[in-house]
Amino acid sequence: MGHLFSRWKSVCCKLFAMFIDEAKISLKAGDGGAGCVSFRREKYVPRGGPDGGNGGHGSKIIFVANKGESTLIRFRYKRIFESENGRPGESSSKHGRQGEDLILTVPCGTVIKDAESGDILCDLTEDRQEFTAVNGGRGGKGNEHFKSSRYQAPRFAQPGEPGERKTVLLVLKLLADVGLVGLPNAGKSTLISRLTAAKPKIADYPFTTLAPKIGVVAVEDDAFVMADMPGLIEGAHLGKGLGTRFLKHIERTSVICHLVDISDPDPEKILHDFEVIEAELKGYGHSLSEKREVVALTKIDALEGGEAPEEILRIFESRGIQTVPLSAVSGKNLEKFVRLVYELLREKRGS
Ligand SMILES: Nc1nc2c(ncn2[C@@H]2O[C@H](COP(=O)(O)OP(=O)(O)OP(=O)(O)O)[C@@H](O)[C@H]2O)c(=O)[nH]1
Ligand SMILES: [Mg+2]
Repeated sequence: MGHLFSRWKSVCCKLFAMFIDEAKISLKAGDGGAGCVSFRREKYVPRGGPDGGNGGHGSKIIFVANKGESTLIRFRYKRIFESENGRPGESSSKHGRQGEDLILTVPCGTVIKDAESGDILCDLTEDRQEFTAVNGGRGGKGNEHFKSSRYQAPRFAQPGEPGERKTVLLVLKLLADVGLVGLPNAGKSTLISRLTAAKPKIADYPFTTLAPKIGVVAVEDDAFVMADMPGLIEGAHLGKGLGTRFLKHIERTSVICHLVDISDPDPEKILHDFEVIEAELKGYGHSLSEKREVVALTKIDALEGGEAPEEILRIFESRGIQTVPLSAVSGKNLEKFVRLVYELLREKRGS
């Protein structure tokens, strides 16, 4: 038990070191520059008129989605971002320069939330999609602006307005068509490594995968994106294990593939394993449990004759659950599995 706990701890530490999919950052847009109070001074012009220029506007902070990025790691150490202030106005009617906008690039699939209210401000899904998170303050008017027939020599100017401040939470949700879920060691990473060019770490201990990995599965002359997830355990939706952090990635997938290891063909154990994960998907909510699902019964090469026992197939069949027995090691039924997933995706896409 103690051993498991220490493994948890080391897993969590490594997790934060490797994959940043949430970041809370403070933003402060540029202040507007102050307007200037000044009067023209020229030889032979004893009482020159007002010539104080306007202050420049403060700059904005803009998030831009960039398909070339895949983590929020750049926000790990730097958490406070400020954009440039507008320059103050000057004499001789010179207006202050506007501050330069600060562009922060984030991966596609980043949701920007107000950290205080939790409200979603923007969902950056498309490459180059933009969102202005905070606006700069307006520059103040110089005294020249206030000159009128009654006020020939205004001795005042407007100060610049302060730029907006906001604390935002960036949450990265992967954009994958299909998400692989299952208990630790179910064979998720092995399967994705067989079907795609992704090269995740594979090992016979739980929680080998600490961060989601995505790969592209080629099928006919089309393709779909598959995401390998860290293993889920009982209580994941309540914050146990690595599950919660990553269950949100599955929210956006169209199809869920639930992998159940049947190399130990004990029907009770298999059913229990299956139900643990189903309960987690249900417990998490966000309509995860209503998604289209394929159940892959894995590691059949380890069974006698390399086939799934009839008894086990019947258990799922009697519950109306679609299964594909397969082996990522021998390659059996992998094509069938891909085709089935693809069909479901096409149904979902309506094509
Ligand atoms: N015999 C057999 N072993 C498999 C098969 N697929 C995976 N394994 C083994 O099962 C173990 C776990 O495989 P992984 O692919 O790392 O499992 P995972 O579900 O990604 O595990 P986590 O990342 O910890 O959640 C490894 O030792 C694999 O070699 C299979 O089809 N047949
Ligand atoms: Mg894995």
